Amino acid sequence: MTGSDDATAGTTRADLAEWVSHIAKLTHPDRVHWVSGSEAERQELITELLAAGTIEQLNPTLRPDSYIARSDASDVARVESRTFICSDNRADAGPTNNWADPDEMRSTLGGLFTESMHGRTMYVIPFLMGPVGSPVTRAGVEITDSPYVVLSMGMMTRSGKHALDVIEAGADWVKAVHSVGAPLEKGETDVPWPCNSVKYITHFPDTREIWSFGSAYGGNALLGKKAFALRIASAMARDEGWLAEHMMLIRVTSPEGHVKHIAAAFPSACGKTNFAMLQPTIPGWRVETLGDDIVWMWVDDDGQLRAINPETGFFGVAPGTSEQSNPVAMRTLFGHTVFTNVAVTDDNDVWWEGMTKDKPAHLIDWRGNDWTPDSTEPAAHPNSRFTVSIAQCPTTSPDWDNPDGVVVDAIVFGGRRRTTMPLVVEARSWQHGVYLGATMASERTAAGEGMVGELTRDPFAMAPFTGYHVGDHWAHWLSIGKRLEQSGHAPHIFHVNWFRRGDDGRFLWPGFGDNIRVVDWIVKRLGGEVGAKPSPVGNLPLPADLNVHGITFHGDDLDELLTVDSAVIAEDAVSAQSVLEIAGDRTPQVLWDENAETIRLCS
Ligand code: GTP
Ligand code: SPV
Ligand code: MN
Repeated sequence: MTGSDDATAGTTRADLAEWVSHIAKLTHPDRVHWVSGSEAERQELITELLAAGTIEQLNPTLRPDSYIARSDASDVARVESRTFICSDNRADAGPTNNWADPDEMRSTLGGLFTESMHGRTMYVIPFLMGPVGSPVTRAGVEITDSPYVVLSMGMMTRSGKHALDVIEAGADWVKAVHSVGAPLEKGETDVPWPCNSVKYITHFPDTREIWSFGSAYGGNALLGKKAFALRIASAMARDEGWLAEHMMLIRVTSPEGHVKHIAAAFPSACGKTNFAMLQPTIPGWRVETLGDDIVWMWVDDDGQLRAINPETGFFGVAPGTSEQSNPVAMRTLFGHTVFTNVAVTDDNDVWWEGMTKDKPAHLIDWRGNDWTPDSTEPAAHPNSRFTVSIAQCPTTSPDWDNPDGVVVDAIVFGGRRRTTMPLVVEARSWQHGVYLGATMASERTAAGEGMVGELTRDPFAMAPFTGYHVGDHWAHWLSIGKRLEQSGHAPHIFHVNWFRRGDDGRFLWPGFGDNIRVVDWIVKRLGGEVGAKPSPVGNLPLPADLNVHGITFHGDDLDELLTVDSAVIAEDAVSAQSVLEIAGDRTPQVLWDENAETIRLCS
């Protein structure tokens, strides 16, 4: 391998060398490898992963330099029940996180990590979250015994030598330790996807540390993503006065040439990646992709809200992605992509539910078994994903790597709700917008554990990701809003719902590229070009102002999308009190006031 193969020789920075050597002593790997990020190193990782059977090469003519990984059937999504916030003070983790005593957790982890890397290589990955030079960019080092994680982190973050240079120049760095928890004894043969039935995804916000054991899947293992860029970073952001949020980020240009930036928070598998790659169905509109999952935002010297995407890649949901729904994603995935838990066709290419209208007559499913359309199980796992660099996306904005970020004009919240919430509303104020974010609800998806379809409150789409007390998160949003309002630069806040359904289960709204019609209305509202109809949940579009030219609606579907039923909203507002209640005395009073106002407006 290229790069240094010694625990301490990889860096000139003493505290980093010391920590790496400490972890090596604890976990006893066969060797230590400092990740350089070179192309030669990437090729060696791929060779190793192919030999281990973790990945298989797809048809190089159809999809060059692309691979399929099949995970262990028990390791397919984030495990919220095994995710812990180990704050010194129990109350700081709040009611929405699993808390564990930091000392007890350290002792548990000490046991689990002892000798846990036996027979494996311990990789040291220096990485940056954010473009070099941005005021919110932060560094980290992930230690892992999974070459699949190294390959993925190479796409998802700025990792290797350049990141190490920043750390060696003096940057603070977050410590992140990951082990699949599957030590190999002498002569023992490995499995393609090593993992452990015991899983711990743990965060120590006070010391900015992450320890993850037992899983190699997604956010459990790619620690720059949810663990650092949301759970640890949200705690940093609270302390330092900025925001780390589960959001996508786009630049939209209207046919008249007006440029706006929109940040949108939807829960997992609720449409961020698709929104980020939107192909407008209204002629003249343009959408550029800046980020699809995580946004870091700060108030600049002029009092404007600026945003960057700390990541460099997409770990996107495969099912539902097609030439019709998301042609930009399909083009992004042309090659140099790692697919995990999708199905494989007879010509050795990928397939998943929703990719084509007709199902192939034969596939190898995500478990590696033969599959035909008669099978009762899906061919691709519902949380199967692609990992690919943002540089491959044809709509990526030239400013995606700009350390100054972009100025956010509109913030959008949204959930997956078959009833209740209309297609779009505009909040009455920042404070009302924070209320909409705090009380937002969505039907569960396969991205986490739990009953798919069950309606849950997911404040700011951050329920699994805020690294501190949820009530303090709301207060933090209110205080950021105060600063933005003082300068007259507070973005407008909206709530959307692409997922309203009819009695027969059909979606009332065509979604995807047609979501530009909602963007069109949002931008017109920002410019004061259109009026709105007040409702208990916020300002609704006047039907004539929503451009639905060219869409054929079933019966009254459009009406239903644009009206709210006061009785239903009142009932929902009463049910939303449960989420305000769980945050107890840390719920800002103004959110109770907004709840009371919503109910009052319903009568
Ligand atoms: P995470 O990566 O888990 O955070 O998910 P995400 O929020 O990026 O969701 P994504 O865009 O990957 O969409 C998840 C699923 O919702 C996919 O199956 C999409 O096809 C589907 N979806 C996205 N946008 C729309 C839409 O506008 N309408 C409908 N009906 N489905 C959508
Ligand atoms: C999500 O679940 O919101 C994801 C996938 O974006 S993961 O990185 O696994 O968290
Ligand atoms: Mn996500």
